[in-house]
Amino acid sequence: MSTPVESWVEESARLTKPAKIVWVDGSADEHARLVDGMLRDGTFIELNPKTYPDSYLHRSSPTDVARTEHLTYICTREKSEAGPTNNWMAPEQAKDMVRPLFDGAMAGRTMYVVPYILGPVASPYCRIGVEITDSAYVVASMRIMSRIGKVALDRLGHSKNFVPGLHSLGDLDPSRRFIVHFPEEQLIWSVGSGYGGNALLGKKCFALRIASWIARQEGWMAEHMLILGLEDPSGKITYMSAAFPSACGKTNLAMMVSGLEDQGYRVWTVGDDIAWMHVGSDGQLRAINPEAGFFGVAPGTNSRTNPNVMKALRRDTILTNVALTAEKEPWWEGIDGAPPTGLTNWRGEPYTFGKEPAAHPNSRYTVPASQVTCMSKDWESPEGVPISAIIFGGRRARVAPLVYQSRNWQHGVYVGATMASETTAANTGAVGVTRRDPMAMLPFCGYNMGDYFGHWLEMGRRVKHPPAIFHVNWFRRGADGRYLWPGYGENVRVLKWMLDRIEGRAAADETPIGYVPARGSLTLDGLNLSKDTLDELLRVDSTDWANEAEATGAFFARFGDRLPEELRQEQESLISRTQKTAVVPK
Ligand code: GTP
Ligand code: SPV
Ligand code: MN
Repeated sequence: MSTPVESWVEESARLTKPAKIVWVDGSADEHARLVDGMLRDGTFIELNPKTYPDSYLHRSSPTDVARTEHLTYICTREKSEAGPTNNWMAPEQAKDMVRPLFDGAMAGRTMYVVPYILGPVASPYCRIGVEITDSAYVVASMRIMSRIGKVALDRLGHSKNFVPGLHSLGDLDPSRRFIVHFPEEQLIWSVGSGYGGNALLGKKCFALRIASWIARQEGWMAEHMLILGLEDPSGKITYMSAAFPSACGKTNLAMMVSGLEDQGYRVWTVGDDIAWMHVGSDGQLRAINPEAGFFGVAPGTNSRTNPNVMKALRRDTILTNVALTAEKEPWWEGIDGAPPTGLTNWRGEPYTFGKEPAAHPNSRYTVPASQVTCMSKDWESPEGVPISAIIFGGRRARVAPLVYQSRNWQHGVYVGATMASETTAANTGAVGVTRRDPMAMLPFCGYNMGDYFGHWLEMGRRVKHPPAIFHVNWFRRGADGRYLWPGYGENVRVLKWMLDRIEGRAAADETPIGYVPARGSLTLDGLNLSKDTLDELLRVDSTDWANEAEATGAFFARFGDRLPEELRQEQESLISRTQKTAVVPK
């Protein structure tokens, strides 16, 4: 008799009609065979074997270079379960629409069956997924991003306790592309894209959208968050998690080389994109990283901004949609040095200076965590690391100060729920448009976001010592358009202020939105930041925030009676604090 996973594979093969089926075991031999095939068919281009051994460039279809939120659906029986911020289709309607795109989609192709584990193998919180895909690039990427093959299949055995994800490249035409989720049956279907979160189904589809649905039912949290440990001069490590929208600085914060290393402050990486957080047996909120690698934004990455990853990606790395030098080395905007002559752009054409960027703005590296030297010694701790602070943040040229602290958990949930950020190249669509992106989960919450806010409030009641909640903005600009804050490794100064707040050392001033650093409480020595710049970085403008409250009111109104009463109260409180009336949804 076949096991549940075998039955599902047989059923998927009847639909997609592959030429052959390969059960991926995750071995080195198998990987070498896959790489050979991809080098032969042009899916992979070998990088310089002397300077980037066992590393490859992949060029995706030029119309398939980022997640496509407008083609991503949450398919629940009731529309209200998906809520006002998700695209919705009824499950049967979605299947009837997408099934024909899978019909015969793998004809002449190999179907790979990729069993994978999300989370440390020894953790009671890890979960199993199985991705079926006709993309060898997806298999090679999943091998870096999660624990695949035999380890996962052995663990699964005859159980039906896995999340199936059916993926086909289809014909890569955006008009025949759909990323659909069926949370009620914990199933994912994705067709027509081979890129990132659209195609590596363990990442956003399972570890966030499906997992957030499961987490609400089971009383834990699946969040779009990095996890880091801040070491102080005594050697004590305090763990923090941070939710910033896509391409807003999670990887860079998680892997930073601290600007205060000579004062004894260091940062250790636990994760850079996704956190699963549970109430531990000790009553503390504990986080694990479901991933095993990094799928990071290349542009802007260099030996000053992220030296740790620059060292790590010197071998066994996949680069996607970056430019290629004449020496067969990867290149992107913001890497060390000017564009060399003989550069080939991400499309594979000779690069022309001043035309479009050489690397796609959402080009990425895929690198195993095991190659990153700043990984925390506890990054695979089965129980997870205890979280003392949660940080929200966005990309705001104006309005949001460098850092502020919420008054308590409930106020902190309001701060997360009202986050806004300028859009980036991580999604297709306009870049630089300010939108509400609560907890950086707008594209990733697998259910009604009003209920999600309620779940956050509930978690605060269940945790013994709820983490302190902060908000940061590394991206505030001056009148000349330049960033006011140096960012990257200097962000440790803000983390240190948070630590000092948690431990009752740092002073703060109360403002309508929460506590900002009192003058002198931020460690700024050696930065050369003028008093005016610091004033502007920390400024909380009442008129700006009254406007912000109004925009939030309109956003909250979309949730109707699914918006928790506590957030309505916080909204009224902000309005009265900014001394201006604004619309409060009733
Ligand atoms: P996803 O992988 O899409 O979820 O993105 P992410 O949140 O991990 O963002 P990442 O750290 O990759 O940063 C995205 C872009 O912002 C890169 O181009 C970085 O160079 C830039 N960036 C990151 N941190 C800072 C910072 O502190 N200051 C400034 N000015 N830019 C930053
Ligand atoms: C994001 O967009 O938040 C990412 C990249 O982390 S992707 O995996 O493509 O979703
Ligand atoms: Mn992300």
